[in-house]
Amino acid sequence: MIDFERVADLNGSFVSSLARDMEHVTLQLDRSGQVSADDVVDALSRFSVAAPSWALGTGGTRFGRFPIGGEPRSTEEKIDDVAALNALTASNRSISLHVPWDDPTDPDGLREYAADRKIEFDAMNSNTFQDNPSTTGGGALTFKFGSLANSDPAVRNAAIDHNKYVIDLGIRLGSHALTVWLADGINHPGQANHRTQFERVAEGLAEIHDHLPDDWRIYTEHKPFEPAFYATVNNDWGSSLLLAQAAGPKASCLVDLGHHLPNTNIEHVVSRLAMLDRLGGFHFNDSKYGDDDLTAGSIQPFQLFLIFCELIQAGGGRLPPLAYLIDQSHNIKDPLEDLIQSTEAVSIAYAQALIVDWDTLRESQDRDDAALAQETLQSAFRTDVRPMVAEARRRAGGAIAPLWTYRALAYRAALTDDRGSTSTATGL
Ligand code: PSV
Ligand code: MN
Repeated sequence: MIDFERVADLNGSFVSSLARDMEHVTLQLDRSGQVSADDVVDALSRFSVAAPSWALGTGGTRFGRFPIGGEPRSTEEKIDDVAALNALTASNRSISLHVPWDDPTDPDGLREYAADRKIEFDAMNSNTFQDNPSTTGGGALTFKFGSLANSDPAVRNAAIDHNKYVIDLGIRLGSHALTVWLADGINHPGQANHRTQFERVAEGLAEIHDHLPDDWRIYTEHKPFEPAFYATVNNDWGSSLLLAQAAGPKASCLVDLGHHLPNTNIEHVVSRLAMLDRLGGFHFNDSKYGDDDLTAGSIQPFQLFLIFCELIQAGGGRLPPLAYLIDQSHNIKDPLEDLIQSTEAVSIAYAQALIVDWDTLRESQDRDDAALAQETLQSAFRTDVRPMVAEARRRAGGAIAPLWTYRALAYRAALTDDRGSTSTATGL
């Protein structure tokens, strides 16, 4: 566990410089006459982005995996890591489980364990992209040729049953949503019929949807390719929207930032889905080429900012209550360091969007003044909002400089002593 007193001690060396930086940004925002620095800090204090249980160990590629020490050996230890992360960032108050990578035998006990550490359960994720004895009848069935779209009705039923199982588990954990990402698709032209596959998935999702309690949501997550390399059933936001509409009123679309063909205008996608009230949430990460799972905001920070601008407009000046999650694979970094950096990047983009001069932007749009519109957005994007992000953390008892504090606390070394150097976390 990370000791709050130690964090406060380590904050000591940053307190006076942060106060000066806050003074500067407060004056800057006062001059613009829009939102105050205090209001931004307040909004940031309420913001939380969920950590993925499947990415607390070292990720890998199909060419290899280079584990670091102290990887969590159980769901409890993953919760410990998220609690440690949250002690530093004060912005990761929940964990998202991926079943059966995490398949707790005592969900009530696990809920209590998490609550003791002030961690809640965010959206549940079902895994029907691998054969797991618990989901494929002890090996009698296989998801090799798909799950909800499979040609064999028994396999389709097993996939539906697994999703229902994940919902039931989530209810006991206190979660309120299920995210369905499917690997279903076609590797070779002619292998299966596009329309038949789509209809089977739509039918399966509707049945899963009808198993949801009233206060639950289901999210359809699209991805253009991989593991199916010719045609994926839920390949883009249009298909995702059609599937959500077919599933029912509690269904909406989840946008994973890495799941778009190169140069897709993701903020545009976000705007369309929000307009139709079918935007469910996000898997934050960044990408240069495909589903790279890189640190959020590390490649295209301006895009991340524009996405938050869409969200704030959709929420009438506030961030809408969607599912905000990180979904990354940390191949060479310490996963906790990468999560600290991603959380910071997401908070920065949110803060930048909060300080946009929306009146000037709207007026310049009405006058077709493209130069002023661009100037207005870039002025927010180029403002150094980091002091407000750090101040929000400080006020919540987190670290002013989380990465530095994490290293100063030697948390990874302590984990390695405790859990050993060869432990392997389930997940990516
Ligand atoms: C698929 O690439 C994905 O983005 C989905 O969200 C999965 O649940 C996650 O990665 C982990 O494999
Ligand atoms: Mn994802």
